[in-house]
Amino acid sequence: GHHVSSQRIRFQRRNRPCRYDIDRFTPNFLSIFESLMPSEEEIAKQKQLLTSLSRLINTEWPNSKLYLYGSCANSFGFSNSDIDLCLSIDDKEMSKVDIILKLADILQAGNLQNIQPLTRARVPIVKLMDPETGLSCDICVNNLLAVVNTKLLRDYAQIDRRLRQLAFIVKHWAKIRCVNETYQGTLSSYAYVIMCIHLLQLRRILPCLQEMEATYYVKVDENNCAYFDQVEKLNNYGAHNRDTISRLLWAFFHYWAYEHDYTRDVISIRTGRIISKERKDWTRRVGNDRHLICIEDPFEISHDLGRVVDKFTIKILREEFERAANILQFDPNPSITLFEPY
Ligand code: 3AT
Ligand code: MG
Repeated sequence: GHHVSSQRIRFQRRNRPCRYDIDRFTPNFLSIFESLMPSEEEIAKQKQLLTSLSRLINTEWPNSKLYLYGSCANSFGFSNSDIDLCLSIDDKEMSKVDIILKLADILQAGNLQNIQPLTRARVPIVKLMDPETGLSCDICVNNLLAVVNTKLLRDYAQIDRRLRQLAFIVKHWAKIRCVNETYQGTLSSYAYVIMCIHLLQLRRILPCLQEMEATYYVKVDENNCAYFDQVEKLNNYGAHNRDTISRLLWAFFHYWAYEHDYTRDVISIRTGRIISKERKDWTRRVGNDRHLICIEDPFEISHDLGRVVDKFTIKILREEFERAANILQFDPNPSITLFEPY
């Protein structure tokens, strides 16, 4: 039947070599990457907003600290993206919701605009707009694991420039093809960056920092977060591998279209390898976690970043991976066709 023949096609494509002329497209992909990068001016504005908000919040809560996290701090942020901030505060008296509501009052008094406390969201936040810089941001409370995973991603990006190039283009593709919406059952930007790190670890372009001797250590809730963070010592790590961004993009989509074993494998940047679903007990659906595509969080290891994906969206995702793989393999203008809107 249909199932058997599509399996066979997948099997045949597993070992398909990359087209010989792929490197022709490298300048095009690099110019797309550059067009998405935020300017120095924009980065300066983000810092300015962090400073002014920290000052405002510290007058009310002197022991609090405000952190930038997410795309504007992990080095995978596009120009004009929203700013994610995390308020770290040790207050045993107040619940998270109380803190969010009080924070909204503080911001109101500080003349910020469009202030919306979202206390019923899975991660409660306050949204706001700063009229001074024109920037919008979300502030969450005590989400320190996100601050730590932001640092891990930024540290990986320092080791080899191709990670940033690859992840920018994959995120850009995912946004245009509408497969970057967790509330619709596709993957977060964070998950896509982890998938890119995994690929570069398999190709020995990136090391596995969590398997190396730890030079950075924090404990967040019950999670021990430890890894080698002196990445300036590793900036030659991937030099033996000369793959261009075009070849890596081909490899990324080819891997997710034809090589990844969706029934058995979990990708794990924590270990730098593929581990089995069996070992993690992720072989069946538990509650809402279906484990149809398994991406282990580097620190919260019981957390599958693919858990939002359901039996409908897994099909959409795999079709999109196959479309992209085939465009990179055959299309005369892959740097255009890949980004045609869905
Ligand atoms: P965009 O440029 O905004 O698309 P982003 O890097 O800000 O990308 P997200 O909006 O997906 O990424 O998430 C913001 C940060 O929140 C990134 C990461 O530090 C944290 N985060 C997101 N999803 C998870 C998750 N499932 N588990 C742990 N941390 C997460
Ligand atoms: Mg974000």
